[in-house]
Amino acid sequence: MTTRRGFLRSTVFAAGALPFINRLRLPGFRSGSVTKPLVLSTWNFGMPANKEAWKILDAGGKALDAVEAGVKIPEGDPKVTSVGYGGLPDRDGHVTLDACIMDEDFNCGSVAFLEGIMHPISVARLVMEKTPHIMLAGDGALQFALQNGFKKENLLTPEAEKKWKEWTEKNNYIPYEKTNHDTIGMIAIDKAGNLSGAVTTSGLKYKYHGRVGDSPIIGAALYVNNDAGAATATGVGEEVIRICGAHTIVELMANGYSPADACKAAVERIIKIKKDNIKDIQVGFLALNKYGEYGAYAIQNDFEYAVYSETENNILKKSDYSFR
Ligand code: SD4
Repeated sequence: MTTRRGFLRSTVFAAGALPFINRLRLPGFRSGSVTKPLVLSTWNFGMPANKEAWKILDAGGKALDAVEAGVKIPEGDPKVTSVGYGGLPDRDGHVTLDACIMDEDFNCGSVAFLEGIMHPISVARLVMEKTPHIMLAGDGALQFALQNGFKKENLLTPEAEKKWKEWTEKNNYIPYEKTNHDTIGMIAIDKAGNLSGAVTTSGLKYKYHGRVGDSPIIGAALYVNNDAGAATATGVGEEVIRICGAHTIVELMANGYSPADACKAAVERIIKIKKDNIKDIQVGFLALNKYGEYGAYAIQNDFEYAVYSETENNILKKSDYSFR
């Protein structure tokens, strides 16, 4: 009987399509060992976040614990103006937070439009672990957090408030401004070979009050299928939601795409949809497969991501030859 894999193999060879193999890494062709543990995260604040996650991964801990601990670093850093404390507010001056988390067993939790909580990722994890639901939003999410011991805090720093006040004088909402993004999305594989991911953000600055982006939406900014891989997103959330970005990438990896090619294919879908309007939009995707292979792709060249494993602790830019 011809198995699907066998059929694909013979078809690929029969077509003489060797270059194709580079793009479609069929599971049966892989000979290398799994690279693990390993953690990846978006942007340069991914460096300190990865370092924190690495402590857990290196000690043999779970990827789920690592990604939660990792993304808490920018959440608590007032100098990071796009995540958690110190995040730039919406047009009405509210810092509103979106976050989600997903483990190797399709368990997931998220919070959207949450105010006043320093670590929304930990609330998202509690939604996953302590409720029959996946997503809590707004006041309900806040109430749930307070009932579970979280403290309400003012997350609007004087610096962020000053920038917002300056903005109100111009009142020119530019959603696709190139500096208008920087969510942390983190994905990791642990020593046991399990994948998990976490995403957290204060979202696009000066957005409409009540606007929710891609970051708390499972399948948009984050998806994990332990049999295939994990993917995460950063950038203009509306464009990521429109193509179910992270889920699309994981499905492509399940069908043999390398992580970088899967990210590129997702970016190409956005480019095709937005056509001439693409020049001011940034979306970056990051993916990791079950073998510990990773890659990324973005619309604009300013995207960068951080990788940490036993052998590397780097920032990779789109201009790097290897934008793996
Ligand atoms: C959002 N994706 O709310 C987020 C924005 C962001 O890097 O900062 N991405 O749409």
